[in-house]
Amino acid sequence: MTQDELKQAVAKAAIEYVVDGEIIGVGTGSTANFFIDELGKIKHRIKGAVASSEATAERLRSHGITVFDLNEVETMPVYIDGADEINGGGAMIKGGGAALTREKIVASVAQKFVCIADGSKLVEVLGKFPLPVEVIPMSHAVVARKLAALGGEPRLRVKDGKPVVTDNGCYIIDVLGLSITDPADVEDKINNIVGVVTNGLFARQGANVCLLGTADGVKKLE
Ligand code: ABF
Repeated sequence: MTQDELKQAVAKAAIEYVVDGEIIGVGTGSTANFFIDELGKIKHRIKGAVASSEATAERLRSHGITVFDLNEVETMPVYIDGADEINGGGAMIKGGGAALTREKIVASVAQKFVCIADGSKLVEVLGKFPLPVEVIPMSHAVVARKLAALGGEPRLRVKDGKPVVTDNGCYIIDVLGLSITDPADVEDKINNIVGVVTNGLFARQGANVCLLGTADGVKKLE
């Protein structure tokens, strides 16, 4: 099976977690996109969705799914999203797609986080995937120095010679060379640096369920 087929399989399996008549939180990325396509097929069963990025909102609307502003929504039963890495305890690195802050905000309103990922995302120790940190543009140099002091190798994310700008008008620093044995502690430490908006560690509130696409079928970790 190709990686896309594995992603498609978990996206299909995640439909089981959609609660009829409710609003669902939807993540960003290629796995989330497969999920949105599945959600489109059962859109009559849900009230609508909250999107974690402009790209996701656009794709949801293209399927005729109503997109709610998070400020109109007090709670939702489930948030479904991909990850760049996940460990056996449900802690994740996210933000490869630069949507980490909105993903973390929408996830914080949901009662359950269902992570959908192909099997290659499961790791023992987080950190091989560079950890994304969203920062206020004027602070990127000072934040980078502080991230280096924590033992990482910070790199400002650049595309076509210019810093990548998030949906929130901020920059992303990717931190290489970390071996994250205590994800909640690292999440807290980085969030405490002035100038950081959010970091891509989802450990304080990780995944409650992970659907992993493998050659032997979809495996569920809870
Ligand atoms: C989002 O999409 C991110 O937080 C993560 O960076 C990425 C996973 O990408 P994909 O599903 O394309 O592998 O969930």
